[in-house]
Amino acid sequence: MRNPTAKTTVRSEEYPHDRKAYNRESYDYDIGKFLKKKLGGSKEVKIRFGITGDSGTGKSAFINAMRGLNDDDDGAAKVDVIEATTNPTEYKHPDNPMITFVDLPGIGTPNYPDLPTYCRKVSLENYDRYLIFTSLRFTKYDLELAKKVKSIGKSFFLVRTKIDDAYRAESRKRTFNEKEMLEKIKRYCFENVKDFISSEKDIFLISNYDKERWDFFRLVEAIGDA
Ligand SMILES: Nc1nc2c(ncn2[C@@H]2O[C@H](COP(=O)(O)OP(=O)(O)OP(=O)(O)O)[C@@H](O)[C@H]2O)c(=O)[nH]1
Ligand SMILES: [Mg+2]
Repeated sequence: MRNPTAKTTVRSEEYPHDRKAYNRESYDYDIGKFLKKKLGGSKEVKIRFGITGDSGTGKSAFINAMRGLNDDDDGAAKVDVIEATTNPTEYKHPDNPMITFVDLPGIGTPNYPDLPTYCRKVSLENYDRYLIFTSLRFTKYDLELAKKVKSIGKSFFLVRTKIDDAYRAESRKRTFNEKEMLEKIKRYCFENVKDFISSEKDIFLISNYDKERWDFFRLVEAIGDA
């Protein structure tokens, strides 16, 4: 486990919205508990991450990857080539039971065609932190979700999945340069969310099926530090 004291200063700079979010009367948390957790590494505060984004971006596959499960293992979140998650489902972090992930259905399908419907059906405002998942292209739903999360005074990480696919496709080009490709994707993501996040560090480029590469571990660490 990491040293909580060493991380405190950096973390409060990285997530300036946290204090505001946890100080809202409408939530179960109070500022005392929040600071205690930040400063002392107490495990008293439970953090629920809302895992959200367009349908098919790899939200459920990420939860399985985090929990060390294959997509077809018993107890794994349902992953499919068609719309898969139909109801919010909660999963515990494998190393820290105080952190849970709520696997949400994807937005942008006939079942969840717009943000108001989505917010109502999945109780989008009820989570403490968010991971917004995006894959090939940044969409209007990604933007709406980012705006919504910011408007309720909470923070999110933007997770760009399927980097393995991008790598495979792009490496067919004679001019392929992996570093440049990654920088291009990150810049593109940042340009789209720069008004809603504090730093490019809150953007993660991952593959759920190649955890050793790219930003998967950095994301796991950032979640653990939350
Ligand atoms: N290549 C690759 N495929 C992925 C990755 N993550 C997910 N997939 C595939 O993308 C498809 C959708 O994955 P899901 O995890 O079901 O996506 P989801 O966002 O949970 O989808 P909904 O529940 O419908 O919202 C599946 O075929 C997965 O195997 C990834 O990082 N790389
Ligand atoms: Mg799903």
